[in-house]
Amino acid sequence: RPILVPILGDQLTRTLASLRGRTKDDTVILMMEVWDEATYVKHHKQKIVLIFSAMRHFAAELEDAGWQVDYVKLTDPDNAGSFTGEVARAVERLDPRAIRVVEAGEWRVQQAIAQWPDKFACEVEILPDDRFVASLSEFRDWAEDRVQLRMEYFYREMRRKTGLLMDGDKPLGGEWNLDAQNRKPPQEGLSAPERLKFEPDAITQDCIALVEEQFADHFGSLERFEWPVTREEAEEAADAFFAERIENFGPYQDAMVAGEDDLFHSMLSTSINLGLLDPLELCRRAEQSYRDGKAPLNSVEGFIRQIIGWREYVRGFYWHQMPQLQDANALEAHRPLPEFYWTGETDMACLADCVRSTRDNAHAHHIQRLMVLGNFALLAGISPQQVQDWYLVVYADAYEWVELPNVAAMILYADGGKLASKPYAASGNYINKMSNYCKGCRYSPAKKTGEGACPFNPLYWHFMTRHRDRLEVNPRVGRIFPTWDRMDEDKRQDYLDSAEAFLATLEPASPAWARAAR
Ligand code: FAD
Ligand code: DLZ
Ligand code: SF4
Repeated sequence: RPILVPILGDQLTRTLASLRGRTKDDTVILMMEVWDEATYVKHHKQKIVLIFSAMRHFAAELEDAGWQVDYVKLTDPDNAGSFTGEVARAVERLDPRAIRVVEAGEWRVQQAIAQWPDKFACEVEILPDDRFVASLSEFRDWAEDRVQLRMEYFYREMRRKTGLLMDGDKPLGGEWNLDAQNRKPPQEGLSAPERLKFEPDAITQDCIALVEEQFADHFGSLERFEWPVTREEAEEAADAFFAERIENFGPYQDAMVAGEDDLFHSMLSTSINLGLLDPLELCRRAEQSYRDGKAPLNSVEGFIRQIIGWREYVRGFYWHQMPQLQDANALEAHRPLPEFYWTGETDMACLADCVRSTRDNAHAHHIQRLMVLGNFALLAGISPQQVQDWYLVVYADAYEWVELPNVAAMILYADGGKLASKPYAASGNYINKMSNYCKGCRYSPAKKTGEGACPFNPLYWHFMTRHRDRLEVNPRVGRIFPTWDRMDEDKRQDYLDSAEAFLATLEPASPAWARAAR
């Protein structure tokens, strides 16, 4: 009787805990394309192609290496449609002596896996996912000692733990965080070397055809599918990033240029989250670029902080705060998601470009997600649950464990400030400084109210005054209220009227799009 090892779509790692120490002759690996996962939200078409193609390539690699793989395709007529249903079928088929599975990344799936020991007669072993620097219990211990959780302090622990960019027990260069050097606005004509793109092979083309046929009404374009789908391709993409773009990664981390969808970002999140790339190994390579004189410390520190800081922190935070995080709505935001998040049809040039990139690439870079799409949702008071579902649908790298903390806590402040020390609210001035969007926009960031004023300007004050009681006592934002109080009454009223007039023009998503969510 074999040991059954189910491997989920984001566990495509050859050294996965459930495979370690197993022998090929008494193990059956189970991989499952299932409707429940493909439709719990109506994922972007590229996201489904990416996951199915990466799963099929991974299964083929395992088979080539001599493993027995039971691979259930979506169109298999007996497909049970869920992980639990497929494991039940495999138990029936194979009569395994035990099931060994690595815990799921998402709460929803882990809840189902937690039922397996009661459901199946054989032994079920659920192993921690050790592809992260911090274990979940380590995060819990760290969090439980604190009144306030702050990424910066957690990040320092991770630097100490990994030894990355350390000089004994001190940070290399004397400072933990070099963000101040990483806010360079884009100069005229800024462009970056193109990232490595991958032509769909026969396996990927099959997945594209499958998705066009089965998921035709899902959001997103499949015209260009260029993501790495194997470890080998992902390594090539990483090589190109370290050769060509890491040098400028830091300075232009927050820059946005219309039509330049990648800039100096690594574009590696899809591969990291699938398990094709080891995040710690990437950080070691980044450190090496600094030690070899190929990239400045601020670029390398910035990159490492995103991974062993933010990525690890949001994962720990997710498991620490679930399940209540998914329903959090501290700011009581209830406006429906506007239609333009799906269509891109808005005359706000910044939002239109970010939605276009999202539709074409199933990707937008961090500052577009945070300070354009996210900032708008925060200021306009869009329902967190609708915004959460949108982000989960549209990005190829989106899994709830990483998406939800970023959306609910980081951009929408729906957790009331447990993750971030302040809401990231900004007026048009910020977007104008950090991008060239406003040059091509019918609105003016310099105009504060009335016809032609950038809508972010009145929305900013509308938001601030709506939440004055809560924000006034926040040391990081409270000091802007005296500015509001010094304005004359007419000016203040103009801001509020302009914001109200703009909000009244927002069309909620039509039912066809609203169905993309849960
Ligand atoms: P780079 O800019 O090259 O950064 C390097 C790596 O750092 C990324 O690949 C990623 O693994 C990690 N990273 C950077 N920022 C974060 C962060 N805030 N949280 C976690 N990891 C981070 N990232 C996802 O992987 N999945 C998501 O669903 C997701 N949703 C987001 C939603 C919002 C509202 C925001 C503000 C951010 C979100 N992010 C998410 C984080 C970040 O935007 C993406 O990781 C990044 O844009 C991926 O592109 P990249 O690989 O070029 O990143
Ligand atoms: C996102 C996704 C999709 C679209 N489809 C599948 C699938 O058919 N089979 C699979 O194993 N995984 C899929 N995934 C990724 C899973 O949702 C992911 O593994 C879980 O979210 C982890 O908790
Ligand atoms: Fe966006 Fe306002 Fe600039 Fe237009 S003017 S691009 S809406 S920030």
